[in-house]
Amino acid sequence: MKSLQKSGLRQPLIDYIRSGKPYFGICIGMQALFETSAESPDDKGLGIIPASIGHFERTDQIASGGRKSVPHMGWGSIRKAWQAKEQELMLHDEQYYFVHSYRVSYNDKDEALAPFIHTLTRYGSEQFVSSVRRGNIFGTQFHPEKSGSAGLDLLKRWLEATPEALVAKPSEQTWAPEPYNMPTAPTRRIVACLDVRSNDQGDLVVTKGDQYDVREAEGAKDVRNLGKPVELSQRYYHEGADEVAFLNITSFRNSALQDQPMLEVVRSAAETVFVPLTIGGGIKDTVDPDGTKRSALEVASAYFRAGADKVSIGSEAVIAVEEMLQREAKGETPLSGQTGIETIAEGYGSQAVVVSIDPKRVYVDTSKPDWEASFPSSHRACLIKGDEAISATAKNEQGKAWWYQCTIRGGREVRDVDVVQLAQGVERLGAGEILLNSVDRDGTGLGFDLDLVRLVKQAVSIPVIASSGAGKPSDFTEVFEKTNVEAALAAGIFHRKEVPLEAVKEQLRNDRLSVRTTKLSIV
Ligand code: 1PR
Repeated sequence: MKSLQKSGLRQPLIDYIRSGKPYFGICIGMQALFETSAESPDDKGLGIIPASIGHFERTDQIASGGRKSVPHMGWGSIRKAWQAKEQELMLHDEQYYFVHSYRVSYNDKDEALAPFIHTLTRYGSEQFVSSVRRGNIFGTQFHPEKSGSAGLDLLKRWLEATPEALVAKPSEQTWAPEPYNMPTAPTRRIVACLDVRSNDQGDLVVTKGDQYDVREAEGAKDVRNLGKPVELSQRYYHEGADEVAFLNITSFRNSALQDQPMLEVVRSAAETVFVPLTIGGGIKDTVDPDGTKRSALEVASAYFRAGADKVSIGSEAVIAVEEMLQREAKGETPLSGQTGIETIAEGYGSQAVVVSIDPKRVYVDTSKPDWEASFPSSHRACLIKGDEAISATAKNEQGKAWWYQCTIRGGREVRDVDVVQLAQGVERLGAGEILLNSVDRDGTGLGFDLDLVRLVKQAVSIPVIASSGAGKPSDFTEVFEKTNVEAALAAGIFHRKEVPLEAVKEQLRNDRLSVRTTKLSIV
């Protein structure tokens, strides 16, 4: 709204909508129709719909017992608010991709808002407006362009509808009855991850390491080549991946920002892959070969313009949290407002900033009786005792104890900050999601490190993606049931076709965990 106001477009847009011509707003395009928003209280909305936008409550629980994470991120169901014929034109009973922290809360006393409500969705104990429709106005809180075939169908219906249908005045309609069993949380997301780097011949390939070592053990020790990034992302989209992540695991240091090979990968993938795309690796302040300085925000902007939905920050997040803790220890203001996490979250919203963490287990010497008393208090929140561990390998961990130390530069350099300090620190800086890897479990197929995942999940109130170690479909059930994470990621088992994505979803469905139902895409 600030930007529309500045460029003199606010009033023309209001005039356009008031003239009765079709309007379709997506996410903030829907929120702009309202009067004000807690996201930016000093900026007026378009004021077409007489209601205001607030922030999701963080305090309530979802049905599975976990704390409700904000942003609300994932595939949610909708229910129609009204029973009326023409209302059926736009939305079908499918799951759509949501990603937002602010919402239009539904309140059955609000008679001015009710005629605009097209559908409602539930998150925890809150019901919010997931789409609006009245006359020429249509708006969705979710992203049809990222909702696979369900979203593409919706866009197609809108584009092919007759002008009369698009501006239809509501006829007789009755409020739809409250449904039973409306899901209280989005479905569990399955993320396919592609680690991308250039091989020794200079080709961009998808690779996969064992504990971050991506070279073959034998022969010339080439970089493992598991396929081409764009082709593989298309395959995973068609197989039902709920998201695709590309991690640029070595920075292409000699390219100017605009010539980054990963930008082309994202651009091509975004043309045919209609689920959220995350891009990580090298999202930081950089300098082009000609000396031009590029801020992390500029680098991220280039990826967003190319089609990325989220950027993932690794090494720089560790540095940012270390510096924040140092400032705090000196009694200074902890947040500088200058870090990549802060500037990107300010510009694009928290939901667009993922932090990728690469922790390693550090075992503690438990042979002395007073080992616990001498364990550093700064890392106490991160200490796991083997006797209480829940990981599949826990039986071998009796009597042991360990904590999780963060690393940078792809696991090459360990830092003093622990995984709890890092997770809580990046949440304070404004990150909207955590991608939690494990250097120890990566590529092992031993299952997720459940102790690590549970530790981090309990430490933050933003969504967490569990990563590293998936070996079989039941590993996904286990990580969802025992840690309550929102999403789980795998790489090796999908690349090597050992476990098809659909087998993972089938297993989750059989284990009564909700997953997105996919059908073949229409494009
Ligand atoms: O530090 O901001 O430039 O980001 C670099 C990014 O590259 C980070 O997200 C970091 O995790 C990633 N990265 C760096 N080196 C490697 C490597 O493998 N040598 N890959 C690397 C991280 C971990 C996951 C992997 C899961 C699942 N790979 O991405 O996909 O462990 O694997 P599995 O299912 O096969 O077990 P920056």
